[in-house]
Amino acid sequence: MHCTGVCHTDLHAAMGDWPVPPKTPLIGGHEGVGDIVAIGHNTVDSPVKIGDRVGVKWIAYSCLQCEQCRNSREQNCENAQLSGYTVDGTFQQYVVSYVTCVTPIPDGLESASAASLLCAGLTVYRALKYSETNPGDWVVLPGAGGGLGHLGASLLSSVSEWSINEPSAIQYAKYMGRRVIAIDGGEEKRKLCDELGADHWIDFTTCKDVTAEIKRVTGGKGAHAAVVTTASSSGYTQAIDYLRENGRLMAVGLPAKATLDASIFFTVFKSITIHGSYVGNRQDAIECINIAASGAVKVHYQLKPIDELENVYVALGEGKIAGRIVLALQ
Ligand code: 8ID
Ligand code: ZN
Repeated sequence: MHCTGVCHTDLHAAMGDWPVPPKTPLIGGHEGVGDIVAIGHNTVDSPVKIGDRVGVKWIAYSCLQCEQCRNSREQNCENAQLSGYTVDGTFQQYVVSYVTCVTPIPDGLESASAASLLCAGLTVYRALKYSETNPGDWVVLPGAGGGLGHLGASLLSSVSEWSINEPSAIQYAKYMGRRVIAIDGGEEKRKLCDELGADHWIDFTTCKDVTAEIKRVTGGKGAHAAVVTTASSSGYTQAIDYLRENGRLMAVGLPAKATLDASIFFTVFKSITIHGSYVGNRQDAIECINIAASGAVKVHYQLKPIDELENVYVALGEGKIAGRIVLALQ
């Protein structure tokens, strides 16, 4: 392994936050990039070979045979294995994974940038892809300064003109040019969101009325979609109020032991869609990586040694990390 990103999911796993428990003992991590050094003797038809640089993502394995896989929803595969949750993950120098599920990394993309695309990038890319928004629409990103959120802001604000010569690029092009309302806390995250091209910034730690502010910015009508990537439930609470009619709430952040407290009346009356968005399939991963390799997405990361992991967990828990921390493994 060259390096691995640290996702807030790894902290949830370490804390035992979720109703579906991880295996124990557990080596966490699911945003790893490395070179293939060995392939099992009995492996047939491997799509990758020794020496290839590949990524290990959250979905370590999907069977491609079950009903969900046949419908391309590998995330919900009934035989899925999850890196750093049901199988050991990427916080180690050598990791065992599955030849059919690793993600090839294009030459032009450095490993430390590719790392956080394997979960954070892939997840927000898929959530935006299914947000049913059009160019010019308003998208609210609570958690915009974090690992997932900052890549969402970067994807949406991208205005670079790059050649469109493959389907994935065309799909991504549809998502360019949304107007972004970034919500997070503190000066460092404000600066990052500003650099990434967010149209408007709201600091949830100081803003007295987030809904009123979003309504004001959107000409009284509310936003078309919200992609909520906060690790606390507070990022969800006002979404039904600040979305306009037919708005979409893309639920991504996975706070511990939280319920979605939404007005049923306004969910129905405003024809709101609540969409649970869970990572993505191998095609989403490839699309997201290719888009980044084209230069259209900026990954903001800080490289640290692996023995910093515990300090990184503390900082993540306190909401103090802008963008992503990537740990060097060599
Ligand atoms: O497939 C999925 N759905 C998926 C994939 C990967 C990660 C879901 N996740 C989940 C993680 O498990 C975690 O619960 O998404 C959440 C965010 O992961 P992350 O981006 O890795 O976490 P982060 O870097 O800590 O970013 C969270 C941001 O939310 C802000 C924090 O300041 C931080 O920048 N935030 C919080 I906490 N409360 C907020 C609020 N009320 C808020 N921002 C705005 N409003
Ligand atoms: Zn993750």
